[in-house]
Amino acid sequence: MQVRVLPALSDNYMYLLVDQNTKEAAVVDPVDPEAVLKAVKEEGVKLTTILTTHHHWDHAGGNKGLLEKAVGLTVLGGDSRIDGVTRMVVDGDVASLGGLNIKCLATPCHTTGHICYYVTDAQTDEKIVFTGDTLFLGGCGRFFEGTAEQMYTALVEKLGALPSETKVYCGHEYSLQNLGFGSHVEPENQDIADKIQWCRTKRELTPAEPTIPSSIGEEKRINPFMRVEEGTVQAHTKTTGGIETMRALRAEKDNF
Ligand code: GBP
Ligand code: ZN
Repeated sequence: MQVRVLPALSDNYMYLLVDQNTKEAAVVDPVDPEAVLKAVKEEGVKLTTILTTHHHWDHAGGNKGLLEKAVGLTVLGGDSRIDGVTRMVVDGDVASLGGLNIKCLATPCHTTGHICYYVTDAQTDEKIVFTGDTLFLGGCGRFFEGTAEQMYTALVEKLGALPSETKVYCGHEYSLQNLGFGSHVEPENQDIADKIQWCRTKRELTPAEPTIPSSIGEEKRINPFMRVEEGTVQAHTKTTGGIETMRALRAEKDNF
């Protein structure tokens, strides 16, 4: 499988996912249809599918426009507020793109209908996950429509259970802001300090390069929201237990 990162708006990411064997393609959160169609043309692929992570306009706002220009698309989404959905999905639902397997992981909290898409290629053993505004590099989405319990389930129990080599493709370029908060939470965490330096070199290039993807294994080392069971993180928030620590961390990050 192949993933092309398509920057959009000020800090959003859309992704073009391609099965190289069949040349079939899916696009994740196509807020800018023109940019998607340009990439589809350049890659010489056949766009068949839209994967929508959640209903916020900066993710789902391009579905209608893309459907007008590319007829016959299958549009997956987990929320009735998402424009153009042709297949409503729930946790555990499975779809395919050529030989690629796509598993829907419901991760309610940022929004109630948020879905992450876990994609595996049995031929190459590659594994990736599109995490929208649930899991960012070094951070997580605001709890607009959910609770600390739900984000704990999403990050620790669901996404945290994926193989550590799974590559993580998230919805926004927030890496340096998130890692800045992470190093405030864990000043002694050398993995966070190293990742800040690596992200800076990427973002200082002209043009700036995405810091995406990370991996599930890396997130467990650098993301305080995936580290809520760690003593260092609980010492910072002065809480015990993963869920109380999740609640305290999110409250602190909201005003950081
Ligand atoms: C930053 O730049 O790092 N703190 C952000 C500022 C996702 S976009 C912007 C922000 O709050 N972004 C949202 C978020 O969850 N950030 C994680 C964080 O702050 O730690 N959005 O565009 C946001 O979801 C939106 C759209 C929100 C429609 C509500 C509606 Br309704
Ligand atoms: Zn959002």
